[in-house]
Amino acid sequence: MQMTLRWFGEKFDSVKLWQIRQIPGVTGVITTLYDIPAGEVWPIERIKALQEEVREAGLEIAGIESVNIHDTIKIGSEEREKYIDNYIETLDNLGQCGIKLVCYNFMPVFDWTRTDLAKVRPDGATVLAYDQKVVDTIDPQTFFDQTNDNSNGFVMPGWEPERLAKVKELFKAYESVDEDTLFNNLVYFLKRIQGVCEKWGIKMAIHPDDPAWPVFNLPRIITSKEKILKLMKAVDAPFNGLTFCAGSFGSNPNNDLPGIIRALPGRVHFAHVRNLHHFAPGVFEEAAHLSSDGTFDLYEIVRALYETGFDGPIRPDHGRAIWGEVSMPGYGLYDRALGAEYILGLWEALDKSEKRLCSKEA
Ligand SMILES: [Mn+2]
Repeated sequence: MQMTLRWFGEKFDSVKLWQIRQIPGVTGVITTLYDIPAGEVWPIERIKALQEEVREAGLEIAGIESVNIHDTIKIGSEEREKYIDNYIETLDNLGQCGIKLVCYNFMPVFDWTRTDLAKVRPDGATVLAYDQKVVDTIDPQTFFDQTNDNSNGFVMPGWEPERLAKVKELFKAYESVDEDTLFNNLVYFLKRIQGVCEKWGIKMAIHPDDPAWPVFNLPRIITSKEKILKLMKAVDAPFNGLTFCAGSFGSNPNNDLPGIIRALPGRVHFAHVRNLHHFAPGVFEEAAHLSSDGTFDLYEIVRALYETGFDGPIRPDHGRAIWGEVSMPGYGLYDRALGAEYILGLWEALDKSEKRLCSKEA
């Protein structure tokens, strides 16, 4: 296991690499070339420069989140071939630089969705929150505009203005795409990139849909244990794996989080560990990482990772805004640093208990 923090790059992130370096036990960042639009090739010089910048700060790039998938690939239109070729070239460039983990998602139009980016909690901290009733009464364009207006001036991942300025056109393009079509387009994409992934040992880690049900009547296909197992079987090779995201799968309280991890030994390549507080079906807010602050048992989640031999990067996920920090919503330094230390503490306790047990048995 390697503890990491997501970092959007010097130009886009309020958090600095030197600050990340000072979080005990964090040795890597999960990063991206945030300014390159989905579908374009990542030039190898840009990847190398980013790698150098991170290395100079005493850290390493533990993985990419994300190389985004162009809409034509999700829709399955003819132009997808060009964009898949571009994706393969990007993977080839990443492979040449020794970067071997790529997180991506296959959600149509919208990436993760929240209805409040700064819900105030009793202690004064603010968090991202979701209420299905709000989504049910708003049109997608208004929803997009509101989300962008409330992001403290930061561009949020998956909410790139140039793409989403055309929300109506995008919805039209997805009209004929149902769940089966979207799934088949994902399988097609994975089979096309399998060669370059296997050439470099690159692990593709799909991020589950957030929240884990259809939003604005758009299909969603990575929402439960059954659905991710279906994808693992459809392209049954180790490069095809999962980003286990506690908050995304856990948005649906019927999902058994440790059960999902245990069903996928060797196929969980990356983990986002965090907590949510559920109020009612379809109504939740994000919480501190600590088990007692939310609905999830973080000990059981980390134990499932530990016991299945998970050896990829973990990162704390969305944090609360605390101590007066202003950042991209969910991506401040302070609460994510607390989250990292908590997860590392759970891991150390599990590891030492295990070793003590083994030495007693010996
Ligand atoms: Mn996540």
